[in-house]
Amino acid sequence: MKRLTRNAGGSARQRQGTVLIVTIWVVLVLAGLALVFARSMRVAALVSANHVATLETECIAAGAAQYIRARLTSGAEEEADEADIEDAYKGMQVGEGYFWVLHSNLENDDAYDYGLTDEASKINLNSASLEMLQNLPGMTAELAASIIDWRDEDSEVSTSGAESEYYLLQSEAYNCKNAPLETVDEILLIKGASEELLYGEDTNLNGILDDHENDGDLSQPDDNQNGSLDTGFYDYVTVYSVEANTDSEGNERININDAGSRSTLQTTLQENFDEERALEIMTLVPTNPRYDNILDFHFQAGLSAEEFGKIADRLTTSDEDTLPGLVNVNTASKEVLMCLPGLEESDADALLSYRGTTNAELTSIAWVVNVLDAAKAVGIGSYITVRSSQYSGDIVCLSGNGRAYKRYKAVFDMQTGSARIVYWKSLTSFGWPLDEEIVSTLREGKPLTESILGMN
Ligand SMILES: [Ca+2]
Ligand SMILES: [Ca+2]
Ligand SMILES: [Ca+2]
Ligand SMILES: [Ca+2]
Repeated sequence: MKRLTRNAGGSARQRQGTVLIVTIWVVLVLAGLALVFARSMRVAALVSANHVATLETECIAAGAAQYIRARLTSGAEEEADEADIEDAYKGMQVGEGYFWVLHSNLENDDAYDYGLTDEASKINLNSASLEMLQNLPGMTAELAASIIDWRDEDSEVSTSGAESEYYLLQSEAYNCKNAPLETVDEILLIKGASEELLYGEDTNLNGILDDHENDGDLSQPDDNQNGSLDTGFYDYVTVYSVEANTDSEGNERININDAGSRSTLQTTLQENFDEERALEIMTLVPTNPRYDNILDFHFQAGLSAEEFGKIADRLTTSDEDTLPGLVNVNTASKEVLMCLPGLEESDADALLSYRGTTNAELTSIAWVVNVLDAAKAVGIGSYITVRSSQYSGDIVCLSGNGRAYKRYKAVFDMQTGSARIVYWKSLTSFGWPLDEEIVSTLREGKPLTESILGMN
């Protein structure tokens, strides 16, 4: 009995002990599960917060695109001066978040520049001559020739160029396009092209010399650490520029090489000058005219610069409805002006200085005859315009909590009078292009002050 009792008491204690151990285990497992659950909840909360921030940036981008379209269509863009542009495109608040429209400051690699980019201020990869392509900063003879072969219909290999037989031997074989480029990035498919040539040291495409772009091979890219941003030709090229071959009022132009338009030309001259002067000019117009371009007509017909200015926009030497790839001499950078056939640095400087004078009349290409001699003016006459119909923007969007950003390149076409989006591509993989302090301030939940926004 005694033993039994003892045994009974012992097994009761054993049971209690087992229950305690099991209870401890259950508690431990439950506590562990609670921790795992709490952690996964935290991760889920974080993931959904990031997801919301990402969606927010996408909404901001869509809003920014409509905002730009409205500005272009309403003419607000045309009337804006530099200060208006900065107000319109720098740290614009949308809900809690912000957007910027950034473009490269071609003159200064430590100051940001904002606003849209005029695509007609660039060299068009689809219509530029070999010489013009070769004149681009950082361009190689091999790539220039290969661009011509890439876009021309034939399969004859030009010197240093390449056609399908080259591309079909690559590890990922493809054919030569033999058609115009549809995007600027397409150039990376062409023989001799590389991101180094296209973007240079500016790997985050912000036009600024960032620390990692000036530390040699310490971090990507492998720059030359010379304290200045050695850019590629990305900012100087386009595939989008094209304009209607009509005058500023939308009327069909007079083709001065068409013998049939002789009487229309005479009427136009009579409308703008007196009868006698009009007839005098007409005696200098051959019955079968072969003018290189309208600047050629200006010199051969002996017009004064002032006379020519009155009628230049009415004239053309092309039968086509649209004129692709003309360079706007009113907005092109020095580097782009220097790409035009036969122009030297001093000519580009002279053009820049003339168009910068306050009373310069820049409403037609006639003004270049005040700056260039006849041979040079006629040499560039077929490649220039004073109009722009396409604009691009590098739209940078940031969520209100600084958790997410998105960056897009958009191209807007204004040929019909209202802005149409013709290109939209994410640039997010190129990285955050603005001051890191903007992001860190929002992440800390602090407001963006004017000084952080860089209101200089
Ligand atoms: Ca070809
Ligand atoms: Ca940079
Ligand atoms: Ca580097
Ligand atoms: Ca450098």
